[in-house]
This record gives sequence, structure tokens and C-alpha cells, in this order.
Amino acid sequence: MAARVGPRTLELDELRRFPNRPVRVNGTLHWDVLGLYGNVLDGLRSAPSGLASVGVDSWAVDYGLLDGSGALLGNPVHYRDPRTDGVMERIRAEVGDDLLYQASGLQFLPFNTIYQLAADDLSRARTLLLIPDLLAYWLTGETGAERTNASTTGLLDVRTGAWSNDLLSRLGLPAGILPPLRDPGSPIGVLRPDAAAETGHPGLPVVAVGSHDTASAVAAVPATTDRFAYISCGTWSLVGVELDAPVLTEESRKANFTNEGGVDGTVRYLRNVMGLWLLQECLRTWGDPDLPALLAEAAHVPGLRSLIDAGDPEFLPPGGMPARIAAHCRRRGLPVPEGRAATVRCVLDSLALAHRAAIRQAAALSGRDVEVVHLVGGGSRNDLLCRLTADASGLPVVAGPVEATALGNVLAQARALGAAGGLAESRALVAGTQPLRRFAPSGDTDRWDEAAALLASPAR
Ligand code: LFR
Repeated sequence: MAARVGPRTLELDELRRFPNRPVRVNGTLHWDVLGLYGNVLDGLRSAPSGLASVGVDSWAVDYGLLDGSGALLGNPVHYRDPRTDGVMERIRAEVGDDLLYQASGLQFLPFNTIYQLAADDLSRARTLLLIPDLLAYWLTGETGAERTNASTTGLLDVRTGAWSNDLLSRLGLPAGILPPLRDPGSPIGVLRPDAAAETGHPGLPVVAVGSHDTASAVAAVPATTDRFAYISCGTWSLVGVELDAPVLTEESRKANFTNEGGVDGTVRYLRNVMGLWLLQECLRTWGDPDLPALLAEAAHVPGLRSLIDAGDPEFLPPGGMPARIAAHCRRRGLPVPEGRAATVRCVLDSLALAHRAAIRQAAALSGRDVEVVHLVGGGSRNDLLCRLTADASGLPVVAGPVEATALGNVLAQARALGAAGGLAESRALVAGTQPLRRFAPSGDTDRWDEAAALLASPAR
């Protein structure tokens, strides 16, 4: 994305869009990270000259390992790979939930970097770089760990903002592989000669941004009050509130809420909900049918019949999603969705229910009042999901911007260049320039209360 940012201007121009397809090799699910980097170079090559800077963000938790010469040791492994099966459980038993949560403030997800490292061979590793830091390293030759993304590893001390030596030594992990931390807005370097020659942008500065995509997305939420919840909705739904300080209570730990680092030292207090991954995987199984037509059909299917728990880790791995959804409903004694439209409706109803639960719990556990829900990211295009989320939560949903992550990324750069203000000013700029849509709740929350109770009942 190329962007133009000014006092009353915020424009994005899509330069290149490419699929990010994982590849299974010898039984292990990898990211094609060289392919991604090649596409980054192609995108930069098609950018206009005179760029002020560039920033990199991506999904969290995954990493590449470098050897002593700076070469990549093997392709990064996908967080959905089963190599971490049982690892989190083992470490939780060894170290203890309370200690892990007090140290990192992180929700327990089986793929957090800390558990991946425990399943990895680190014998030849000298440096660990999270995915955006790896791409920035290839662009500049500089290594480092951007803080918002480092906060998803499980190895960053949530109180001090430094790597947790205590956790590292308890787990026997080599502290030396973790590079120095850097904050969004700090300079990383300039394009190294080979990257400059490939792209035609000699001397282009690379600036650290909220390199965790969700941190950038939350920074671009067009909120005009602090009484808001957000849903960064794409492959995942990341649902929560923004706070000044972490919540590390036992209730918070048991509710599996996370305290990830945001731009400007804020805390992204949220929970991962399985997200549109459920739908994407259904579409993949069905051979990619026309989505708008399917959504239009799903809007006419009677709602709240077939339901799944959209937090269940059984939905994490790829493959056979419609069958897994059907089996989940059957196991819970709920009607099995008949056909594609009914399956889609089941997914969207279930996501809306999970959104509602996470919003309510985030508000209750943090003491933050919530008056409006901002749904940003690709999911904000899905009218049915926005409407169902408003109905389920009983709150107005403001949908958009679709490209919140890219906007948060460029706003962090613009701020570093003195071309944009702080978080509040950036959000006002987003609110004043980007198309947003408002979904009012229907007021019929009883049906959703019943559905939530049905899904929660252990008898099912
Ligand atoms: C969203 C996201 C989530 C993170 C998951 C795995 O793209 O970054 O925030 O939990 O992907 O990295």
C-alpha cells in the first residue's frame, strides 16, 4: 500500500495484493517467506518515487531463526502446525499458569512463540526475528524486535516492557537469540544496496510501526470517545478494549484475556476469537464459490439454530472445516447445518455470539464502559456479520475502515516524520476521511441471551 498523509488527508493506494499460501513440506506447515519477501520487493518497485519511508507489519507470534552469519535457518513454521500439540499443557504444568500470566499477561494460546520455541531446535540459532522484523532485516540489514509484536511471544515482561529473563531461564531458552527491542516510530535503517537496486528506492528509510497487524489496526480504530470496544476482524477476530495498564487478575487469566502491547504504550486487552478463518476454510473446501451470493442466501436462513463455540481450539488447524462444524453441532446436540448457506449462517451467528461474549467480558474485567463497537478490517465488508454483531451485543457497530492495519501502519510512520499527530489525532483523521457504516442493534437481545445460554450449557 502506498499512502498520502496530511493534516486532512489520509489516502491509500493499493500497489500489490498477493495470496499468502502456507505450504506443507515433509509433514510440516511452513510460510513461504521468500515468496512473501519477493512480493514485498515487487510492491516497492511499483511504488512512486519520492517515498518518505516504509513500514512492515504482519501477523504475530511466528519467527525465523538466523545462524551466526545472518542466514535464515529453514523456512518459518506456521503457527497452525501441530508441532506445538501438548507443549503448552506441559509448560503450564511445569511453570504454572499464575507465574506465566503475571510475567507476560498473555492469553494461553497453543501457538504463542514461547511454546513454539519449546518445540523447536535452537542449537544453530543465533538470532530470532519475528516475521515483520525478518522482512525489515532483509530490507535494511538491521536486526531488532518491535515491541507490539514482541508482546505476543509470551517472553516479554508485561510490567517492565523488557524481555523476561526469569521466563527465559525457567524454560532453558537462550536469552542471547532475542534481539534488542524497538518501539513503533523508531528508525530501523535504510534500504541496503541490493534491496535499493531491486526496487529503485535508494536510501529509503524503514521505520518501525506497530508491526503486529492487530496493533496497527487498533491504532486506526476511528473512535471518538474512550468508551469503545474494537473487533479487528479478518482471519481472526481480536475483540477487546484499549487500556493504560494491564489487567492481571485471576478472573482475567481464567477468562483467557490477553494484555498485548499497543502503539504508544497502550494495552490491547483482548481475546482471540476464531474469526473468518472458519468461513475461509469452508470456502476452500467447497472450491471457492461466489461469496456475495452465499452471504445473501445465508441472510435468509433462520438464525441461531446451529451454533458452535468459536473459541474451540479444535477449529485451529486447516482442512475439512464444514465436516468439523457439523460434528461439533452434533456433539452438542444442536441441529447440524444442512447445506452451504446454513453452514455460513452457523459460522456468522457463532462469531457474533463470541464477539458479544468477549466485548462483555472485556468491559466487566477491565471496568471500562463500552458504548460503541468498532469493527475494522476485511470483516467490516460483511454486512451480515456486522448486523448480527450489533444485534448480539445490543450495541451500535461502526464498520470500517477495511484497511485499518495499513492505515495504522502509515500513521505511525507519518507521526515519526512529523506529518501526523498522536493516537487521538490519528483516530480523528481516520474518522474524518474513511467511509464508515453504522449498524444499530435490533433490540431483540432475548434471542441472543437464550442462544448464549444454550451454547454454554454443559449438558450439550
Ligand atoms: C491476526 C493475528 C492475531 C494473532 C494471530 C496469529 O492476524 O496477528 O493478532 O493472534 O494473527 O499471529
